[in-house]
Amino acid sequence: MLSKGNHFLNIIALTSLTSLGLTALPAQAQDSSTSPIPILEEITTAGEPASEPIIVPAAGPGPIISPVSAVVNSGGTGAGNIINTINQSGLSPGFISGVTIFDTYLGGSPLHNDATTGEWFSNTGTTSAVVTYDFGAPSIIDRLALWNEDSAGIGRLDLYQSLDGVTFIPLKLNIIPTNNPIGSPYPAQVITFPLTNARYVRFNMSDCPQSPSSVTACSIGEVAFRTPSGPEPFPRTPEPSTLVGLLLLGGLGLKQKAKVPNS
Ligand SMILES: [Ca+2]
Ligand SMILES: [Ca+2]
Repeated sequence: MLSKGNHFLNIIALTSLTSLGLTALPAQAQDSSTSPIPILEEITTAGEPASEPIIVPAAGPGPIISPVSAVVNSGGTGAGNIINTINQSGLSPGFISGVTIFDTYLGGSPLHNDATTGEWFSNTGTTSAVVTYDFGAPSIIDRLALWNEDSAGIGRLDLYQSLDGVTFIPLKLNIIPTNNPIGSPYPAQVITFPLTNARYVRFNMSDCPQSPSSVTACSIGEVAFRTPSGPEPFPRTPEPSTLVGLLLLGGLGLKQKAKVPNS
């Protein structure tokens, strides 16, 4: 948490965050026991409440969110629509994206049925595939729930993330998803990664299928993510130079209002 009386610590903490493109706080990101209710903080000047606060979403367990669209970059189009992996088809019970608390929902071990109507498979004969998920806007995420399809699945998964859909950087590599038994409803595997502000998450799938298999392909039942803050849209990150400048002014005892950017 920010100390209203220590502006230099505030500057250091927020500079680190904004350099990562984040608005949440690292200390909170490490604490999964914090309240699921977003905590809004006021960044103040000279220890006094700001009349127009910068909204800082609290880290910690928050809602589950589904990407709003998906593209098969390679290995497809395959069998079944890729939308089947983000529309809750085959899931029981379902959830409300942006509302249902991720940890509570996953704690109930929701299952995905083994009917192919709710799944996606890469082209028959392929052992790798690439799929890119899009949240529609930059989103702060720190968990993936993966329902790894039972009859083929993903042998190895490398996750990449991007804000612009052009430049992708590693998010988490060398994941070996759970091999779910063929022919039975299957649970989600929760995969953790560093708190990230991303619009796109790319699945690089390889070593498909898992053994034993009933088809040579990569396949997915469903994916969803955890966001540590409230429902979209998230407050956007202020420009680092602007924010640091405001805080420096505050440290000098000058009155200055901090604003939430509109973009
Ligand atoms: Ca599904
Ligand atoms: Ca399997």
